[in-house]
Amino acid sequence: MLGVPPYSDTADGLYRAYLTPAYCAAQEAVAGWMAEAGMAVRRDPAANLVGRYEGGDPSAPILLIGSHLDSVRGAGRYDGPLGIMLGIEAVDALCRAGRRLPFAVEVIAFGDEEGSRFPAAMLSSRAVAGTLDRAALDIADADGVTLAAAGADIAHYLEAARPPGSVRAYFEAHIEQGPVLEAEGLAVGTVTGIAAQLRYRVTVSGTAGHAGTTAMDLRSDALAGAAEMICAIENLAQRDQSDLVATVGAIEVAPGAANVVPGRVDFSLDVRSGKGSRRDRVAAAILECCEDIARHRGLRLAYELLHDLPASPCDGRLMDLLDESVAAEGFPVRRLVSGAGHDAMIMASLAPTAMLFLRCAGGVSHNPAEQVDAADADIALRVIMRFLEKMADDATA
Ligand code: HGY
Ligand code: MN
Ligand code: MN
Repeated sequence: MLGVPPYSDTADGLYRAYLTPAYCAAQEAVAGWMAEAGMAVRRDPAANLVGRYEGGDPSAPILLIGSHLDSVRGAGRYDGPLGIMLGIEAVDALCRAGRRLPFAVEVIAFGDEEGSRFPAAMLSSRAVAGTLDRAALDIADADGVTLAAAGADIAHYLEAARPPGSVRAYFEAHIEQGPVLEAEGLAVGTVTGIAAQLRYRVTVSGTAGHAGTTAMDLRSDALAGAAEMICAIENLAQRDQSDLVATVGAIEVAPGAANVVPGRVDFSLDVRSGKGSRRDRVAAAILECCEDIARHRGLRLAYELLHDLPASPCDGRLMDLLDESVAAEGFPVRRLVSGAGHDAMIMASLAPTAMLFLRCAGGVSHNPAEQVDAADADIALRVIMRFLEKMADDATA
């Protein structure tokens, strides 16, 4: 139900950006479901929604279960909300059974994971992990709306930070966003870690001119240069023949008219690999190649690093508990790495992390065709319930 207005900012395809009306409407709906599941609900200073289900010892470090409510443009319905809903369902099952774990469980719906509105990503989980600088909040979206004007409480934002030691573990269930589980006929898998990411904004500057009167040999066409760079980026990533992936996913052309030679292009560059050193080596080669192309074409190149997320391994003990939970439900154990980024990679600096992947139809994600079977979600919920009990056993052992 969260896939359409008022929970989407666009009527033709899902887009729910941090702090927009659709985001606030979705928060309200999820808050209602959290309350129905027996949780005390609040909005934290970073505009994350948090539901708390009390445990036997209110002062014991909590288990945090989360994922994100924001989406990319043209999103599917499962990337983010699935993990939140499974957390709520798990608490609902505990509550209906009258079961209290030795520690409180909090379900958190993070606000800005995708970075699809502001030039930053995972702002709200970085606030919770306590790894965010005040300066990172001085940002504005493409329409010039600052984070503060969008409704974020900048003065108190960093107070969303959880004290070290207050979170015993962070758990996130997520659609796999890849083809591995489906190819192997498996409903769920245990994530071993998340690939390292680099994200840049690249700016190519040339000279705008009249499309009818600027001779071909007198042009400094920023878009033609950017096009050559984008093909070179694809080529360099392909040639690495590894898990390395590089993507140009957004591009803006100025002035952006059919009868004007493009004077400026801004494009995004996203580079990932399970190995940080490989990611850095290829990113450096890409930027050098872009410099060469710019030089040959008489263009200027500038780039800004928007984020640098190291590879993030999941916790060994928690992976074992998840594997045991999958096996106890009668399913084969499968471990796999995540190429996609998740709030878990930020939360890893605060607490041990665990992630459970659910089978993704056709491996398709960041696309309206994204699909998870209800039967797989049921299996995931059963696995999560076992996992919670194993964590409870661990806590009392
Ligand atoms: O970009 C990512 O990997 C994620 O979907 N946020
Ligand atoms: Mn996601
Ligand atoms: Mn995503």
